[in-house]
Amino acid sequence: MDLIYSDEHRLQDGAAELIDGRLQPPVECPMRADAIREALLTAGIGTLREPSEYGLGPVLRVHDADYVEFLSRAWELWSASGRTWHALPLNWVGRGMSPVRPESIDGLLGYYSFDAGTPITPGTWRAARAAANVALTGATAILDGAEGAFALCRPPGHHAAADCYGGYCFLNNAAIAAQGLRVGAMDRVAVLDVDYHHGNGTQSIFYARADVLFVSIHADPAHEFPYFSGYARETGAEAGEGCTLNLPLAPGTSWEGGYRAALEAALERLRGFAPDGLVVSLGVDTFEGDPISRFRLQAQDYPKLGRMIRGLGVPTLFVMEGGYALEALGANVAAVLGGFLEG
Ligand code: FKS
Ligand code: ZN
Repeated sequence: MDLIYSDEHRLQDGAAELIDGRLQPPVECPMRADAIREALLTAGIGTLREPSEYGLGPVLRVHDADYVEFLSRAWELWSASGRTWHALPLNWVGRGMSPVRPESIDGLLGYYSFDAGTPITPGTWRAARAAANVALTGATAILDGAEGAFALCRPPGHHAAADCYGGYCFLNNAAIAAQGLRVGAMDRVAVLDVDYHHGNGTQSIFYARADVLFVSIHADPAHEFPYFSGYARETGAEAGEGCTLNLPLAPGTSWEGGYRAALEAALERLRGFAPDGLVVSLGVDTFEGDPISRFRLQAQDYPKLGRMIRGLGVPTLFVMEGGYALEALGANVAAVLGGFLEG
């Protein structure tokens, strides 16, 4: 299968994220993509391909124009304000305040974000655009008849909403790809998000739509980031009522201790929807050795995940999201794709 990859991911290389009350080296770092690429090539999973350039059209079908304009100019505005270091937001709108769009860059950073873990650097916009092109190239492979493809996106995307960044995400690669499949003549598209963290951005983008089903298995937001999205009671709105399914699991969940059953429930819902195409937001931060997460999936569980997804018999684009155990990250991704190919 096609493995789509761009070296431009390296342009997102933050100096620090605010985590656990301290500035620390970002876990979302360039070595992640290098580790995944190497492991996939070693495992003989597929052939490496460069992305094509799709321009901003497909990005603007998912993201608001003012947000895209902000992202494209944020570094320029930040550095014009005299700062030579990376930009992190420091304030957000609180209850009882005015949710207006401020004018200064410091205000805009807070207006368009939801966390302080996502640095904007000189290369952020180019890296984020490249990741969207990687996802769109994968969507094109699926539209051209491939049964599977892998988009090695970095920075990740599933936390980015139509007008909001955070959780290491700027442009929602999976949503841009899913919308690309819709525009490319698939009537019904599903997104299955198996990252440890809830894909709040993807959910919100498709929340009121009946043509894109969003199903997610993730750590219970009562205990885990992003805290304010991903509850089971969130089931969609308006035309999209019933087209969102959240399956939150307790921290500590293992494959047999709840994960497999949740995946079966997710697959059953997906079967009922009968999509023409599937986008999998693939995070392997569900791994027991992940440094920021608390599920207990083991290496041998990842081929089963891939095989069960293949069992749907739907053309599938895997879009890379999280996973931070650098020594096991590549092998776990290769295991999912290997299981899919065998399945
Ligand atoms: C841990 C704090 C963690 C941010 C977590 C972001 C997770 C990002 C991700 C993505 F796929 F987007 F990369 N704060 N105490 O893994 O969901
Ligand atoms: Zn995650």
